[in-house]
Amino acid sequence: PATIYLKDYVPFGYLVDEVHLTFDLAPNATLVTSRIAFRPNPDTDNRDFRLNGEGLSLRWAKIDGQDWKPHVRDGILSATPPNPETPFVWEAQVEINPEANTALEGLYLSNGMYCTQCEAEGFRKITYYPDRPDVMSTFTVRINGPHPVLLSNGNPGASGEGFAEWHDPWPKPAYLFALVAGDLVAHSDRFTTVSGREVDLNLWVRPGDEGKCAFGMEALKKSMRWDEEVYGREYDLDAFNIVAVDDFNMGAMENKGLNIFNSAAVLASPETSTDDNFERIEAIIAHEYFHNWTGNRITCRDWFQLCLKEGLTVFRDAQFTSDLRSAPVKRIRDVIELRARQFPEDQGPLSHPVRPESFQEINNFYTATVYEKGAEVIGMLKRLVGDAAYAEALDLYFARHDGQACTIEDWLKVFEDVTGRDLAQFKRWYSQAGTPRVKVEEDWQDGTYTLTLSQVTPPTPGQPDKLPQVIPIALGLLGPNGDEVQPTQILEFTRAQQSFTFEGLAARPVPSILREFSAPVVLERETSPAERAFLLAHDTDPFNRWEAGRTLAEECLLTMITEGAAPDADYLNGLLAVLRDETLDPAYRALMLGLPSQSELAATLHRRGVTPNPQAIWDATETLRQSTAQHLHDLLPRLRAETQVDQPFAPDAAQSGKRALGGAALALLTRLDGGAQATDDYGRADNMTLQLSALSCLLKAGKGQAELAAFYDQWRHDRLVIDKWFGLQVGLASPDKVVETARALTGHPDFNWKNPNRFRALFGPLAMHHAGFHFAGGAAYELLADWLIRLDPVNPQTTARMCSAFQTWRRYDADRQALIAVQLDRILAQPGLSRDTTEMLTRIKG
Ligand code: BAL
Ligand code: ZN
Repeated sequence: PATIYLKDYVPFGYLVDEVHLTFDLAPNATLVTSRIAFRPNPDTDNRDFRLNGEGLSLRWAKIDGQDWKPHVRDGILSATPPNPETPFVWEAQVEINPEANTALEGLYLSNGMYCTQCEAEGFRKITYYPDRPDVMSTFTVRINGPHPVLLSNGNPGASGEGFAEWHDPWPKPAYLFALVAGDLVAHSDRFTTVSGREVDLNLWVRPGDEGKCAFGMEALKKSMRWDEEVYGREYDLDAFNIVAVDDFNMGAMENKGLNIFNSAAVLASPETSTDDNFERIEAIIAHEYFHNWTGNRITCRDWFQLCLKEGLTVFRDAQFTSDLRSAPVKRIRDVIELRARQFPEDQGPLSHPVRPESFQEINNFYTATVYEKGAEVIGMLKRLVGDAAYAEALDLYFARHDGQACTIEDWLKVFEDVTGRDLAQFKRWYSQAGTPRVKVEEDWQDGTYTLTLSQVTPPTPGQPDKLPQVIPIALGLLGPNGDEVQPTQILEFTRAQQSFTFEGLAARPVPSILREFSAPVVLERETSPAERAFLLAHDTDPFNRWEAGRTLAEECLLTMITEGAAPDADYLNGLLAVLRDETLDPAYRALMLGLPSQSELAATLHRRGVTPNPQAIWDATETLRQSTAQHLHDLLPRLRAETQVDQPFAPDAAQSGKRALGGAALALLTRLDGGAQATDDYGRADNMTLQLSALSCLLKAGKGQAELAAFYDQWRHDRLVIDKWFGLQVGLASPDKVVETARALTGHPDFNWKNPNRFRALFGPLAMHHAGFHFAGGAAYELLADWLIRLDPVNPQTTARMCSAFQTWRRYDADRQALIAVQLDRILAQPGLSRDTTEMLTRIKG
């Protein structure tokens, strides 16, 4: 496959003023008639008229009303307009087959409903068009079809029996186009914007799902108000529609005025959704809504700039969640995610800059690096310039670039203009891949404390040598009694090695470094368990207090793994003290009870030159869990009593925090009582969080088969709950049983593998089960490879994403590497393997 480079960007030769589309819907022969007004682009002399199109059957084409026979090859239609220096109208009719579209890009059918997904390059499967984000136009759409609901972008126009028209007055790239047609029902509401615009809000779902809409609608209204209040961004159409669809490759899509959501990312009810589901749904609704300004009104010049909209929008949705819920809890959860998903990517063969410089298939770059590290980069920028300058820069960004397709250079320039800073070095965060490692050394002499930091970013594919980055280090100093002697300040760490001194201190301080996780780096600091325990007890920064406990747990586990040591008393006692402290938020205490993931432990061992043994990591984790249960034995009943919720169910921060801590306590208790309490809890559970928590405890203990069967019977009609049922069994199996459990489930009549949610529900937990996936013999590798081979011709995008299960393969021993290599080669040898999967596996192999 061809490689596309950022450096090769050239503007399109024409501007598009208007797009008119007519759809005559039919499952296997939909007609798309287009009328597009082009005029020469004054920014370029290049007048090549090349339109993208894939899988289209061209019926006819015209230029300025004259029949035209264009040349079509390899997905490109070329023609030479008779007068390229003057405006002209292109018209064409194509036939497409939505029913045969299993890749879920372009126009497809899901449960009889027509639906589109055009980002990144799906519009070219709908009609011939310059399918690139820097071509922006208004769209007018007419849909002809016998469906009760016919939707597209923008404001509704005329409609009647068998047709509906829509007009989107805001120029947009084709990737934001959307169409939906089906038998849907609406949960409706209204929103009045700050300047008085009345907006019709609709959440469209399949009949039967009406009861799962209220939460998403409230989240939407909160998002709309928040964006007005915090960013001064007002909604700009008369209608905002959200549609839930069952077959969807991603979480959701921000099409202008017509967001399309994976059902799992919008439908919610207390009986069927966990607290985590609710929080995620609220964040995704906000994310897609916030794209209306950061993504839609201001879009990307080309797909290399994807982080321009995604990093910023993830950052904004995290701010929203922090404001609505708990800021420390949100930050900790985000860092856990970053370490679980972005760090392995950044430190392995798939490592790429936040703004990549080349790709073969852009769908492979909707990554944790572009999204989550992209958001971290915005957070660092805000820390460096301060809140006021950040707000000013954003105002300037919206004022200067509204209606444009922009680059990272445009983004950084508004910050430079507002602050007068030179951001040339900061820009390396966008161009240099890899996670910087920061080493810390300390000196204490005559009342002066010196902190010496050094930074190294290891080589990554295509980038052997790295330059120092601008790393904002949030630092506080604590005195011996735990008082803060130096409140948080931001150290600007810009050189390979740099010292910072603090004078006039009465006693040697204990540093609290990288507060709030102020930069996405690996901090390497050798210090005693006693000092970590001190920070766990006293740090005034909630993130670093949690981090102290986390590092204590990690060092304890690593010593258990490498030296066969017993669990560390500093960790167990420190944990006990924190959990006893009822002034601390239950959600925060629940996070304190978490352990580093087994994959994370493997990464740390690998970084330290030790080949990780997945079974040994599993054993150590189990042993520490058991010791924790015993150590907290007396406290567990108290924690459970304290976390009882007496009010009616609400998926808010207060209640969900209690349920999280109660659930964590139940997991420990189950290790002591053999599942008696969990069995009782399961019988009484009246919401999905409690039901799933009790069932998980039982399955983890090797019990709960009766409850598992009852769970299936209770929920067999609910596809989203059955996804959980699949995932639970694989994720909670013991390492030696994971493959046989997963294999058996692939034969279950409900294993509808062409549905991406169902496929991921089974194979996601298989890949995430560290000891099970890497269990000796490599059966899990083979099983996953079998199914990737099967899925690839049907849905390349989902297949390619799942390939990342193999990205960490070079960490492991020679036997495991050899077993994985066989599977990678086997997949790569499949005739007709998709461009998506070929690119992923080629990169993974290195
Ligand atoms: N733009 C793809 C889905 C999302 O990031 O919102
Ligand atoms: Zn997004």
